[in-house]
Amino acid sequence: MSRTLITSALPYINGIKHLGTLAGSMLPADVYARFKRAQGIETLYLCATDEHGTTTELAAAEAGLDPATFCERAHKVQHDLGRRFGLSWDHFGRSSSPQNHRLTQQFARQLWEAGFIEERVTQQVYSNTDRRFLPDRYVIGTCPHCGYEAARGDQCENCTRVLDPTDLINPRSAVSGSTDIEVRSSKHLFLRQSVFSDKLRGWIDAKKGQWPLIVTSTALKWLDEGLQDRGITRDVAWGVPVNADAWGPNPDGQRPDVEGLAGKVFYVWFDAPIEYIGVTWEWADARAVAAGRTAADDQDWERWWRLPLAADVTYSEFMGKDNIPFHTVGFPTTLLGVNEKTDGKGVWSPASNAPWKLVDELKGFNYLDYYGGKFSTSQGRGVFMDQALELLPADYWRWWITANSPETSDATFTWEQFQAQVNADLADVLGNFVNRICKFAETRFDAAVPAGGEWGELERKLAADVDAKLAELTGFMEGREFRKATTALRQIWVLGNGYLTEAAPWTAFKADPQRAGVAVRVGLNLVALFAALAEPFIPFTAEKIAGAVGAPFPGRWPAGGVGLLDQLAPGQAVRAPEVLFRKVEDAQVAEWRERFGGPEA
Ligand code: B3M
Ligand code: ZN
Repeated sequence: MSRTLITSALPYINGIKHLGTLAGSMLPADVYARFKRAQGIETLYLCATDEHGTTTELAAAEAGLDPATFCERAHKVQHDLGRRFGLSWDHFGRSSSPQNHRLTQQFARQLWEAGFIEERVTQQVYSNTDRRFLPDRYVIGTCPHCGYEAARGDQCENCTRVLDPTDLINPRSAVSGSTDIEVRSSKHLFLRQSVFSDKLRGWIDAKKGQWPLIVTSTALKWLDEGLQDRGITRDVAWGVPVNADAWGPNPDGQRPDVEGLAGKVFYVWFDAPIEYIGVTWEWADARAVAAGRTAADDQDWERWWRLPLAADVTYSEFMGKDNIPFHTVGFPTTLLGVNEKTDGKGVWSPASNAPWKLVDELKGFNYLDYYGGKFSTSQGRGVFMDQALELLPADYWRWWITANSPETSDATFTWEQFQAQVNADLADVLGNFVNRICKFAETRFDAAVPAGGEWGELERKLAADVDAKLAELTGFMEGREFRKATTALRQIWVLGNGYLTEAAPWTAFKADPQRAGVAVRVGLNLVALFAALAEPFIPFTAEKIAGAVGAPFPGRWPAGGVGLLDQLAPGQAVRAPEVLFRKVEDAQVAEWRERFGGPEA
């Protein structure tokens, strides 16, 4: 039996995430993880805060804290919010963990020793006012590609192109706003990505048709533009130290210039993906400690990552489109560089160590925005995770976001559409069904699943229809097409409602109680089925639904076929849950539009 490893892009530590971030990474990864577990597959879903980089230093400075203290606090906040959103992480780690420090330094050393890292003297932006180098987001200016005026030194948010701080037109310091900046030389390490171009292209080409188009086309666009070697160190204090004095010679027999590299740290995009492995190690260590050991054995976590131990693992990554280049080019280069060696003439051979797994399934998302514009922390525009939970329970958000997942194109959040959809799907279709049938069983059938009576034509047709839709739904889940999956699930709910309307146990009850009993039994079995199928999407409600009819929770994902609507034992107690979903009122929509910004904002 195969295993499934799932990671979602690691949220930056610098602030609470908005619904758009949730939509493109953590939530779909959670839906998938819950589905896989329900199928009985050994699943590991891991995530962590991405804690290094200039963004963190800037946010910590703004909060008046040192980066370490800032990260510790912010990690707790994000962890707590994730749990309250029902994100079923097996572990939520930290890219600043000792495990990630060790792995990052070890990978860099191996890449150096294999000849894939080079020292170069580079020109860096230096602020005379701030008396420091200004890497990455420390510089703001105009994007040379699209003209966006608030582009950051590492990447343009508008056109997603990766930038170098010296590319920016009209640069200014993000620390002080000062334009008194100059260019100075500084020694840095470069990962020779260009050596891997052909290898990466071959790998991506083989994924065409299997991965979403946006993923393969973004990766190929990068490769077509010519892969640049990438600076992987920075002149900042917060991060994984380079630690070059521990390195051996490279193939040319050179040792790194330790002095020129002293005090530097790795670039956040070098160490952050390595944290996918780091968090697996953190998870294993936490389990070992819980079991009374001091630390995990290497095998405990390497069995998810290194071949041949991990040969039965399918590894799935989830991320927004701006992260695709780093996961199709950056991180794979690191792993390939550790796994393989080259004679320099294009002939590759395996390195001596056990190879690390590359991603098998890469799911990339477009953006979810807010009334057609960006979510913005500074302008208080849009809804953030903490605010969302203040307004409504997590399942409302989970359902709407998944049903509008920006899978094939960008999607937009509006309060009006949110209200219409959650009211219709959750309150009218699902909530009503469960309450109606459970209440009726309570009052007319002694609060138990009725026994006796045979299925008729109506039940056989329902079972066939539900079975067919279930096959569709399962197919969408396997293919990680979550938006379509919610449509199929809604259609199953609608089938249930249609059945109850036709079978009408409430009218049949007087003349033919046995016939009514059959309909109620089938209706209650639908309730149990709905709980199992809804669990990946709306786990909190699914648990209440399962509890109403004594179904196991979390249940198994049904295989379909005979017995699908015959799971509950006659006589099983039934207890109607309290109202599952209250409707979102017009007055609330008006208030929230006012508070968070509407179309005019
Ligand atoms: N921290 C997420 C972002 O761009 C970034 C992902 C890292 S995944 C290794 O919002
Ligand atoms: Zn741009």
